[in-house]
Amino acid sequence: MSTQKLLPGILCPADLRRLPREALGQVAAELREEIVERVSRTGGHLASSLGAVELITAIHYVFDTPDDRLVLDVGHQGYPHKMLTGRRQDFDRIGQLDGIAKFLRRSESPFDHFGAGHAGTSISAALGMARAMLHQGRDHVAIALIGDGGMTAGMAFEALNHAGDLQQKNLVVVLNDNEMSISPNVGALSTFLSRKMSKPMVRRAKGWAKDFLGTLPGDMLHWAHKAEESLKVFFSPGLLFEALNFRYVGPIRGHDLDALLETFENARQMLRNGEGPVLVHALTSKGFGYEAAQQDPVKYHGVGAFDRASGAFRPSKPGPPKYQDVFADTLIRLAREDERIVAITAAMADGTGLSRFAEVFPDRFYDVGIAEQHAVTFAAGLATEGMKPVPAIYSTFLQRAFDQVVHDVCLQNLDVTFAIDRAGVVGADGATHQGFYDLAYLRALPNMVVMAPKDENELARMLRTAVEHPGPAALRFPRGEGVGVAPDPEIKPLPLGEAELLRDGDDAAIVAIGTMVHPALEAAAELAAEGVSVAVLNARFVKPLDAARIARLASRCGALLTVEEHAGSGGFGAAVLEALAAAGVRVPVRCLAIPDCIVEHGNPDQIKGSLGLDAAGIAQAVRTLREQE
Ligand SMILES: Cc1ncc(C[n+]2csc(CCOP(=O)(O)OP(=O)(O)O)c2C)c(N)n1
Repeated sequence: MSTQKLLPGILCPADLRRLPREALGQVAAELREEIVERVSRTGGHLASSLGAVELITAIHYVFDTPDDRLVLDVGHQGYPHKMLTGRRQDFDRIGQLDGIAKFLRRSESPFDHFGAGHAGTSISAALGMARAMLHQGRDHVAIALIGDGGMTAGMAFEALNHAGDLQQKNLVVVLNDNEMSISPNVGALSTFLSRKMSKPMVRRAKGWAKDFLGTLPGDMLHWAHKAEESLKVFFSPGLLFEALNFRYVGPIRGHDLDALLETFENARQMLRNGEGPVLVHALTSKGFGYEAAQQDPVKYHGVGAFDRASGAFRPSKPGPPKYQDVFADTLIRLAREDERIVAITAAMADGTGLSRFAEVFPDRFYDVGIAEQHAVTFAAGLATEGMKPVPAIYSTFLQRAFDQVVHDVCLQNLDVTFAIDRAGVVGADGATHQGFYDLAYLRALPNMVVMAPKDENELARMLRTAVEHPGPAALRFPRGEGVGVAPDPEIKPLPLGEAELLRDGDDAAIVAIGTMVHPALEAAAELAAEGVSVAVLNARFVKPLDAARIARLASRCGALLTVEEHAGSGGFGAAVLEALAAAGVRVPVRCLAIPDCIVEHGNPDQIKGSLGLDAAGIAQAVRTLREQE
């Protein structure tokens, strides 16, 4: 290995392609070194990016990027891609306000052909690009790089099915198979792809075939050889992809640059020969090359800052429990009382806290893979038979399953409890992960109950309310820690649709929902010091809304402010406006909410502050509102 560093001289893949093949090992080593070093300081997606270093390097080396389009699924493994495409120096501010994103955005680089953050989109997008190239007479190819986790998303199969049907000649799908999603991957496909299962089976099958061949005379041997071939295919993971009209290549060693270069060159040649689409199946290890991450890829999937030498994380400051843990612990308590309760996650067992539930009730826990749509309809099916399913899905990922919520749950008025985590501003994960739209898309639905707790105690009470409610009900709660209230010994359900007056006042009213209730109380205290008396109502329910109470309060106080950590269009404030209009209440009203724009990554408190969604912003909004009276 040369002592001179190569990465500083690589500002784009064309620079990489000027290097001799023998230099690529050093490039990969430097990439890995730099990813560990940078992420140990800033936090980010570590294990997935380490596992994809050789794959991404080899793809950029063999294919003519950016004219050939590389599309990364999710984008969380894309740090080597960002480093090879001119963004090495920007890593110090990854996920921070005005810094580069942790995922992919078209606006960030001409090498990011498709924005991503949600799984399962890469093959569809790459197929669209490949098709466009044909329409426009461009002689280039599209390459989708997708993990075995991403491959559990239904959309990935929809795209494979379509690409196979089109016999798309300029498309390569690279399956980065490390047997991991965030947690160990699940599902029959995962088992099918798994070398652990297939290798001994193939070996045994080959052994039988050989013994059998030895007993055959003359021309029967020719047919028998063919049979041996089919047997190999039958026992190889390629069967599935070949059946979908893909040429299957693999499995290959995904950290062996020689093997990768040769395979991608062959794949490119196959496309030139008109033999596409091609699927390359590469076996990799998540966290490869950094011992701590390789040993525990779940822990090092997405990390905060850590000590590079030991792999140890900074001890977290003792604080209130996280909402996700309060949710999971409450569900465990409720499940002890009611054996109809089952919990469902779509590949987010740790993130939703449900891994705790799985430990206590392994038989009543389902990880369905990255399959939010299936998770919801599976829950609907369980509910038709009298079970009480609780799918826990992040707000941003539930967007995927909108029609399943409408068609399969709400129209049939089925007893499904939606625990919607990461609702509101998420911080470093950025625009693709913000949970801004759930109130709007849920409150429009018949039969649906929609709630948001002001603190962790109310979360527990809402969960009981939702589970006991005989129809569909949703509760949305934020990322991170609760506010630190002492836990109620008993979890009492809430009266459906009843708001809670937390502070009375005469000059104006604030009606807040969820995370905005406590800042609203602080704002009211600040205004009281200025001699302005402000009432604060905790709405608790977005649907059914406590409309009569809100109308009375608005009429009495003469001015009303709604506050929510959610998009203004169609959200909680919009529901209040509809209710006031219906009641014929005419007072000045303002709705404080996320504006109709894309909110990028950054520190959540900073973002909320900049949008006026904190005590100071709420107080200011009340002052402005009173000026309109
Ligand atoms: C629709 C959707 N659901 C859930 C997630 C959360 N998520 C991010 S990465 C990931 C695992 C991806 O696994 P895989 O594709 O195998 O990549 P690896 O990290 O193993 O390289 C999950 C579940 C997501 N990004 N999108």
